[in-house]
Amino acid sequence: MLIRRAKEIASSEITPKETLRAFQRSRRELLAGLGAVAGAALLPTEAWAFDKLNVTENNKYVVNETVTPQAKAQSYNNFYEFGTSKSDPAANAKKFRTRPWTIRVEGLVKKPQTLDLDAVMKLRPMEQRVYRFRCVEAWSMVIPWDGYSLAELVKTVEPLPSAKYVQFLSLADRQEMQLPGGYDWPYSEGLRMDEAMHPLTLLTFGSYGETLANQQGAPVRVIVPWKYGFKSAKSIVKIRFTDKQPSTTWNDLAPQEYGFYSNVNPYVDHPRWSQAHERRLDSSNSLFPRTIPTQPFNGYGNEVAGLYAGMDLKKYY
Ligand SMILES: Nc1nc2c(c(=O)[nH]1)N[C@H]1C(S)=C(S)[C@@H](COP(=O)(O)O)O[C@H]1N2
Ligand SMILES: [Mo]
Repeated sequence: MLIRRAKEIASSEITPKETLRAFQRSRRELLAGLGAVAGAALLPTEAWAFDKLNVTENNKYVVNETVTPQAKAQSYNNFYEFGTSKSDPAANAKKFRTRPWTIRVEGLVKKPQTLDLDAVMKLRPMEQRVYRFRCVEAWSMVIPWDGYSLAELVKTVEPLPSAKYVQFLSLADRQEMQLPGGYDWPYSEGLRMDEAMHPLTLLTFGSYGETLANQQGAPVRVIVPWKYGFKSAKSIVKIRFTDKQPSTTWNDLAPQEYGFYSNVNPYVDHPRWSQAHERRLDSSNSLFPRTIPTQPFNGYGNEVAGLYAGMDLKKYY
């Protein structure tokens, strides 16, 4: 890892958070004046990459399985805006600017508004939840994610009764991201309203008790632990409430491979590979990950199966 973590920095070097923020802000203004490329070379960029978060463990949401090392979770990523291989996001997102950051909330809500991320972070106390996370590519990790239920934010913007879906749009900025061809940027994902309001759906600002690494989708993403990883949109700038199922990046690209629902389901194979098993990436097996059976709804069936009662999950994959 090229990024220095907060814990690797001697305590004498640690600057209180607020001072760091002010410094980041003034640095950003300075950079804006200098031109970002020239400026970035003059100033250190790594020391404040991670802020400690004030989190309380949520004991209801703890997976008693070996946790994936933070270094793995932050070096083996899918974030196609920064490149399509697993190591691209960590390499290409180092200078990604995550402040100032706003989230535009629009569509079928009583109060469309633009929210400042720092205010959103303070809206509710942050919890740490240890979730299983499974990619559609049949690997999985166990990660402590930090945030609060997305429902808490949704309630404050008062969706109209006609709002049936929520769409998430990620940042698409050519100055900051590679944005490879062949994809329709911005990255778009969506959930049905009841899925978005489910307490497991986490508005996520951090992991392992620290702010998200850029490659993980800093400064804010969602985590939907019973669905394939691609439903968990990163670096979100817009949340839109709609009455129709929104178009989503992977469903648009290959609808026969990636459905809108994308619930983790060992009984419905991807057309090109089985979904019955997964490679668990954790510290016990970094070279030869063990293969374990995949659980329906990624093991969260007790909590979420009811959302899909009566639905044919082979059809609505
Ligand atoms: N904006 C955006 N969000 C995204 C992706 C992406 O390419 N762009 N990839 C998705 C996929 S396929 C997965 S598996 C997870 C990966 O999250 P991680 O890198 O934190 O493990 O992010 C999801 N969210
Ligand atoms: Mo994924």
